[in-house]
Amino acid sequence: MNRKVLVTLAVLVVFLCSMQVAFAAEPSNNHLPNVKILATGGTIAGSGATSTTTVGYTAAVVPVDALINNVPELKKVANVSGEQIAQIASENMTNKVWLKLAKRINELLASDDVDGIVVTHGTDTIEETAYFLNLVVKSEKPVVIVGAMRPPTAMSADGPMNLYNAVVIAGTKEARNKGVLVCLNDAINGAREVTKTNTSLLDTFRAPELGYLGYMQGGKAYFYRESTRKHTTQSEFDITGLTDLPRVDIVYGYANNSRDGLDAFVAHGAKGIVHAGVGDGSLFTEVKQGLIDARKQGVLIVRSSRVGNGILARNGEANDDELDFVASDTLNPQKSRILLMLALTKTHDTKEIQRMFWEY
Ligand code: DAS
Repeated sequence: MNRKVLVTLAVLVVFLCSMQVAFAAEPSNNHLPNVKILATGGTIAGSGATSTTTVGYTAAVVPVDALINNVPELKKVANVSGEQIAQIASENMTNKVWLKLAKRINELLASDDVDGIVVTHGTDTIEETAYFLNLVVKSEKPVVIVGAMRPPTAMSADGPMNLYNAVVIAGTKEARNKGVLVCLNDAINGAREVTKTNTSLLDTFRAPELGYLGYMQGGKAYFYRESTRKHTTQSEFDITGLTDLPRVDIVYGYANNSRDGLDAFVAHGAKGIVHAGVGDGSLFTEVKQGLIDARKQGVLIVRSSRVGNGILARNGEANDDELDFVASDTLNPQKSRILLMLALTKTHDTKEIQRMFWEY
């Protein structure tokens, strides 16, 4: 290779190295908290055809660095950096992404260089991911999950302010040891009780009867409540060695029901079934027999309710002692499923699993 080419290559290498230095991450400010943003996709990273497109847009297209650059105010409240864990609409959330996300969170929070985590996420399953992380994150540091109901391309998009609020909370000492938090529309919810209550409104995330944990106002977090149930560092669940989670399916209760769906889940290898019963978890007679037969095959059965609020009474609408079923307490079906999946990584003992539903 002749001398001229070698010199050109050397100049190019020097130039690229100097650019690398120039574009190096913003110098961190020692007075600000270090917050890592882990992106998974969703509407907050979506794109619509026009500024009035709030349905029928494409979710999960904007990369994490663009989300951060779109909110320059972030660097006034924290030293932020991002990682792309996944780029999916959250209706497609999987155990694989959950385990990758949880393991990365635990790895980052074990470092003194990270003060808090923000997870950007689709709103459709945000409550499930939040509760899963609430049970497996091994740190008291804040973990805040955030989404948006409008894509960034829409007029009055909610994502940028939601992201700003989440980063503020992730750097707030008072947010420590409150379990995983979900913050959209200035409302701070706890992972155990938060649920999506409206298909499209900006204030869709609520804990309908047990209420918010606090609010964001003027860029500051205000807390008024905290959960009485075990979470994060108090949790007995450990996903370190896991590469998947036991299969648990949900059977929905309704008039004129049948056991066909339940039988299909069992035939496909479900290790647990959550029954989303009518009322206080009542069972259609044919479905009840299907659950009894499934229990005899070693499938764990949890009775929950499609109603969404209130205590599912053990031995109320069914004799759980006699049938060897578990009562879900106040967990809705989709969260009961998550607790049962994790419980089955530890035990198949019904009494132990019932204890877990009364403690988490
Ligand atoms: N499909 C929705 C999801 O990704 C879009 C959203 O609301 O974030 O959950």
